[in-house]
Amino acid sequence: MAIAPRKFRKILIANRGEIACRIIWACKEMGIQTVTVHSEADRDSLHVRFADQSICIGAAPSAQSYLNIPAVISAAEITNVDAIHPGYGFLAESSYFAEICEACNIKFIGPRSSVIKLMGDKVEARRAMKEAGVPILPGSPDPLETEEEAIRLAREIGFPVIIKAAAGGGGRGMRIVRTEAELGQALETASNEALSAFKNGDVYIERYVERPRHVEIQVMADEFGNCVHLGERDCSVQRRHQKLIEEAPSPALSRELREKMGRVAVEACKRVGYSNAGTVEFLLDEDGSFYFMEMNTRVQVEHPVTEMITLADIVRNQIRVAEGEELAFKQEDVIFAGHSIECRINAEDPEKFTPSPGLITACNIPGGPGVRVDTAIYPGYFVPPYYDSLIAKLIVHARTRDLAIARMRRALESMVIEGIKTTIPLHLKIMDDAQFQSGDFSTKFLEEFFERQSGAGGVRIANA
Ligand code: MV4
Repeated sequence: MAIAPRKFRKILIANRGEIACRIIWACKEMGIQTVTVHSEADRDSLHVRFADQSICIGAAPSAQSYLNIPAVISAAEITNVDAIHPGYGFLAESSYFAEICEACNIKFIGPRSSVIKLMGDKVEARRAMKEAGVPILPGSPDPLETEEEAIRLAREIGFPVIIKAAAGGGGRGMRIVRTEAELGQALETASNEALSAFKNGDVYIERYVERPRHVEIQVMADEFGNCVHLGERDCSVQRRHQKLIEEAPSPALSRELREKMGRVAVEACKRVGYSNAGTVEFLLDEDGSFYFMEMNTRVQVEHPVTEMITLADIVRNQIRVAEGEELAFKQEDVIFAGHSIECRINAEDPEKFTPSPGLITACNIPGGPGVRVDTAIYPGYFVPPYYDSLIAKLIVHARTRDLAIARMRRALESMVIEGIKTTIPLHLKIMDDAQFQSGDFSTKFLEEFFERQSGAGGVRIANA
């Protein structure tokens, strides 16, 4: 007999922007009251406007507000919430914050703090995955101790190799090493970078995969050991480890490969006692082999493409399993229908990728069949310079990939944001790119796309 599930009456959302709104929408549909926290710069934000209560927790810089754990916990205590949803970024993957919530008897909507901690250490995560039978790239079983050890391992693995920070993730603190001569220097630089960025200089080494695709599996687990996967997302269109476009399904996966990656991800989650929503990130090699990269223990920016093709509500499920409910569906109940693409609309110069904060003087949000926009902007909204530049996610769903691309084009054309620069024009060009349309590309796509653009531009100018 299962323990009677605790039902949440009220949830605090420890985030801002579109994801805070996304969580509010889920709570409203579930009859759960919402409390948001906000910085002094976010008084006029939609996550403040649409929550039942909102508390100002500090000055504009996130270190003084959204990352201020005592302030967030105080807001939670004062408003008497049952749980905290951290969204993504900020405190979402802080095992320390999750631990504090556990100690204060406030449910952290995510996995246990010990599991967040395990996955935050990339060396330990690699070990845990290996033990669970997940394929990993040949590399160091422990943090590197000496240069001699690194040389020995690199010879064994074969060049090129990559040095990564144990406390890193998301591509920060990595060094590709192509020859033995570069190894010592790379080790030194990587370790120093890791030390200053994460206060932990531990690094490890792995075989470097030259032209991989980034394919990640969405998993959902309850607190009784049940776990299912919701298929994959392909996030190969990135620039400097910032994703620009995500899609589901991946144009590179067969049904067999999807089921195999899904099985492997689910097995790994069961083995580490994972609960709530999570993402197992893989590198997919050109020959169809895949390797564990890291596990993200939060809801991700790109979760909507999975929601579109499976009809699952990931945020609702996060809340339900955190309440102590059993997963409401089994693997065989998961459906996959059609194709979904997400374009991240950032307040940035689309050529230089420099931030473009400021006043949105006017805007038009597209709609129509198969179009979803997750955003917290409105006409007259001021995009503050203090936070991430993501201001909207434009998501489309259609029967096929070709139809989804056509739908995205049409939606992008009617998406108007005046007063600031955005990545909309870049997305339009990518939708028109033959390589993107073919579906056959790697994580080097964007780099090669810009080379094609300047090359073609040069020819055009030369012929003019
Ligand atoms: C790699 C790799 C090639 N070989 N590891 C970047 C983010 C982090 N999660 C892992 N990353 C990579 N790890 C090995 N052994 C290439 C990348 C990588 C990458 C991965 C996914 C998406 C975009 C990327 C862009 C550059 C490098």
